[in-house]
Amino acid sequence: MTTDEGRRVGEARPIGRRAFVGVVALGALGVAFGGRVQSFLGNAVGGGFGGLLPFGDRFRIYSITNSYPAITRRGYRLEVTGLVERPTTFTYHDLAALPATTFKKTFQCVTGWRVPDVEWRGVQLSHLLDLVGVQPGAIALTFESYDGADTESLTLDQARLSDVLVAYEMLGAPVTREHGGPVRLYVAPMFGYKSLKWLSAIRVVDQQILGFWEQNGYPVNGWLDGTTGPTNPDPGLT
Ligand SMILES: Nc1nc2c(c(=O)[nH]1)N[C@H]1C(S)=C(S)[C@@H](COP(=O)(O)O)O[C@H]1N2
Ligand SMILES: [Mo]
Repeated sequence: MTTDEGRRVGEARPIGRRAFVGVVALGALGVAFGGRVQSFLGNAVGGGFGGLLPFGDRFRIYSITNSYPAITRRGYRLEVTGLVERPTTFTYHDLAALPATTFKKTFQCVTGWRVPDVEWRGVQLSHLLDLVGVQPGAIALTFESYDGADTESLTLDQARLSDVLVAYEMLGAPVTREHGGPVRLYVAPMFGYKSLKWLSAIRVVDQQILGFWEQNGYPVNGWLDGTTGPTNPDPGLT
């Protein structure tokens, strides 16, 4: 698997032929692997093959809009709405004042590159959900980005896992603009595309709505082991 989202998508203009070609290429990826996409990814990437790929242990910066939203900490807002008892808008300060969770984990993109021992810090998504109060009938979440383009989804059960963070630190420092700062999602047990950058809104909903990458052929459940659940439910939370 040599697809490089940086080339196919990151360099695409928002509207135009290159953007269209990028999306078609991603779609073809899903079709090509068909029903075996999850096990293929599990074996090839989760099983260590990723280490043989010539990418090195470094992040590639992705943006499907070919730009990085500029959001200050002071101007940042996270809206949590939908099927909740108390719709809430969190400022950066609000998030930073909540109990923090820190852990290290290997970051893996489905295209093969990975970065070991990345330190993350933020608020557990489950904590935010408890604060706003999830209503009966809710089964999933949708996530929106300040880029106005990327979207993601998780089931409520997935969102409540202890290693799913609304993150404001990454690599031991504030999340940079390029990496989705001031606040991004980090879904530790899943491939990188689930970790939506420049997080602007979370909506609690009664059906799972496919996100951008899933609409373009990536597995809806992006578990790193390519199967049905986390390989390691305890990532060493601190
Ligand atoms: N808003 C937004 N979030 C995103 C993406 C993107 O293009 N836009 N790319 C995803 C993918 S495919 C990966 S692998 C990771 C990469 O994170 P990085 O850009 O910080 O390296 O971000 C994910 N989150
Ligand atoms: Mo990715």
